[in-house]
Amino acid sequence: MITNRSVSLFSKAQAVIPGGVNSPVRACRSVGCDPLFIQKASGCIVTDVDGNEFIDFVSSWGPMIAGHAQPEVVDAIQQAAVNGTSFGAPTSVEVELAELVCECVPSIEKVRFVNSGTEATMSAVRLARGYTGKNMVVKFDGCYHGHSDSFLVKAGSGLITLGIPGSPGVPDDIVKNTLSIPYNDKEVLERTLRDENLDIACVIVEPVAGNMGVVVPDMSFVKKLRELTTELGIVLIFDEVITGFRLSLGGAQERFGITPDLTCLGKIIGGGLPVGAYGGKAEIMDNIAPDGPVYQAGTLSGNPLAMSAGLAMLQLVRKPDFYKDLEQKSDWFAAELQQIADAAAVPTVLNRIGSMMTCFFTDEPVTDFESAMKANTEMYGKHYRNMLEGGMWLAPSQFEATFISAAHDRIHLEKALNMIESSFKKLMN
Ligand code: KE4
Repeated sequence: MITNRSVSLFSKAQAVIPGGVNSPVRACRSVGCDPLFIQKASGCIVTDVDGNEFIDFVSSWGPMIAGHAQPEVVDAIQQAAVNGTSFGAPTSVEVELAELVCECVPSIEKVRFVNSGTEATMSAVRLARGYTGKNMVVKFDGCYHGHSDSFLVKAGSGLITLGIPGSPGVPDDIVKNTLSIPYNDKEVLERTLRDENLDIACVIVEPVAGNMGVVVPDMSFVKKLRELTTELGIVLIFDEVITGFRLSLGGAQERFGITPDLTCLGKIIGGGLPVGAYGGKAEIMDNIAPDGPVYQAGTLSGNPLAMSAGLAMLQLVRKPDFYKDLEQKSDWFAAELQQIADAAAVPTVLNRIGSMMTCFFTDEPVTDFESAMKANTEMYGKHYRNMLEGGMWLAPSQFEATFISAAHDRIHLEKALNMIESSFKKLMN
């Protein structure tokens, strides 16, 4: 595969951008190769700057559920752009998108748009603290909620982990109010939330974890989480930045029938442009400035191009049978992949829900951070490189999700399955 232009670009990039990338995972450090630079994408195909084409299973980390460069989304952005790109004033399109989000996610009575998932979760936690007058945030080992200080806590072991900064630059004073406990563990959850020494403002959770690889929680865990937070007056925040409009029109909360107090969104609702959102009960949201005292602001929040892209994207996913077709396609793909994995000698565990999945290179169930960390990342790196050589674009980390989009046709998926089978054989030689 010719990669001269990527090599040259990466060299230039490293001179002026830390690691040559604007987000660490893109540096491909964990899969033992240098990043390829993308020129364009359409449907489920991405094309790098050297003209190499790949079937894309990263989907820009989730937003591209309908496929890349969908005409309706591109047209919406182009039409918005000719009228100007930012006004710093309210526009009609942000009201339209807000109304649509509230219609699709009934637990969201009011929503505030921001510019990233990080901003959404950071703001939701500040709101929960302001609304309850309490400080402690409970999160779960292996769940990622963006890079704001409160969340950069070293993931726990099997015990409650008092906030240990997960990154230099995050003061102990910040993370001492963040507890990270094991995902899917009802006993530790109950013990923590009932601990009277802890003034817990909120629990924030990925209702399906996508950032330790895909881990689908036991429903008993999710139900217990909702019961306890209701009983104890703790704000329950669903971080649906990945699962929102991915698992269904109403996200994981619709699929599970569990209603959070606040929901964080991102990715799909921006149609590929920078958008995040947090929303929920009006009683809580009315505490946000200018109605209430909890401050949050943003120059480009509700940007007309991003709102237009998001509106066009949501109108695509609202089409009849969009999720039904995506579910059927994903069911078939996962079943075929499981057969290949069972036939191969390579130990793998496939975790999947809807069109998001992770094939862990391990021989035991992956139900939380601790079990996810047992995966063979070296083997994943070899698999990644095999698939890249074979024209498949996977997430450059064992601990991310693979996404199927509406743009993946049977022929693309069959090619991918053949390449997976070939890669598994190579891994065992
Ligand atoms: P952003 O700030 O990256 O838009 O969103 C942060 C975030 C919040 N919550 C969840 C559940 C998320 O998955 C994310 C970001 N996801 C990662 C990939 N899993 C973004 C990719 C990257 O960091 O480059």
